[in-house]
Amino acid sequence: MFYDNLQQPQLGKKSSSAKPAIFMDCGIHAREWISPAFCQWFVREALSTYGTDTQMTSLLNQMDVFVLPVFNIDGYDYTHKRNRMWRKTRSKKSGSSCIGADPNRNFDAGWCTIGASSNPCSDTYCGSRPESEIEVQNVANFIRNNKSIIKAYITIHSYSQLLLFPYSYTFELAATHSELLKVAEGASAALRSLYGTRYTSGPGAATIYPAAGGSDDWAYDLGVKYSYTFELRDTGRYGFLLPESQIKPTCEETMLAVKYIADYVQKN
Ligand code: ING
Ligand code: ZN
Repeated sequence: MFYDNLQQPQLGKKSSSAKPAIFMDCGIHAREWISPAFCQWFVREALSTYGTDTQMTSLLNQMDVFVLPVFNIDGYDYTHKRNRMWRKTRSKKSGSSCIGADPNRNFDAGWCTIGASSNPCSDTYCGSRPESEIEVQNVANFIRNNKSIIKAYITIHSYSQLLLFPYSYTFELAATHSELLKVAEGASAALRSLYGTRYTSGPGAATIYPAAGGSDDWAYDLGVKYSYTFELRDTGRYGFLLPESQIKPTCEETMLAVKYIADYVQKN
């Protein structure tokens, strides 16, 4: 009936001491199907290029990558069986006939102060309290418990072709804004080098819209220095219904951006 999101593959060369790590999740929002596709692609690519690709080999020798391929499994399942455009979780709320909360409004980062709704029927419902959604609580616990080793947090959404970083819950700039921007611009350039796909980089509030309770803001405020939200293809022609023919090129180009960020984090 309900699925849990407690398992995630840990990629990296075995080591006797704890290695620094990157945490990446896909499928926070149910209808953004290109996102789980990318996490799967990433795992396959990591395993099949380790030992031949110098960047991947050095990354996995020195760091671990935790990949949560589907954050919101119940929602994702629902988009396959009932409603292709579902976004939220599938939790029940007593006193309301509406289902689910927006997991990317449910983190404890300026929770429900801006760009989120307290109406359980809204697509951006922030939930009854921070981490009310079990999926959010699980991921927040995992990151808190591994706080000392997690150096970067990457979360994959669609669509709009953006590379976002904190903050979304305020228009104030992050303490390390210039470094976050520099890395985002390098990653966007790497992405664009393959098929010419143009991305815009910037803080969430000013680049897409202000929205509190997002995972990247929460991870950053916890102390994860490199925290990024990708909004993959396209810019709206197909939107969430990205055609199958674009899955592979989207994954290939996104891989270059993620590897750019990982490489930077590994060296800094
Ligand atoms: N966009 C994100 C959303 O949750 C976002 C944008 C990023 C908001 C980071 C807050 C923090 O609305 C999509 N497409 O889901
Ligand atoms: Zn999303």
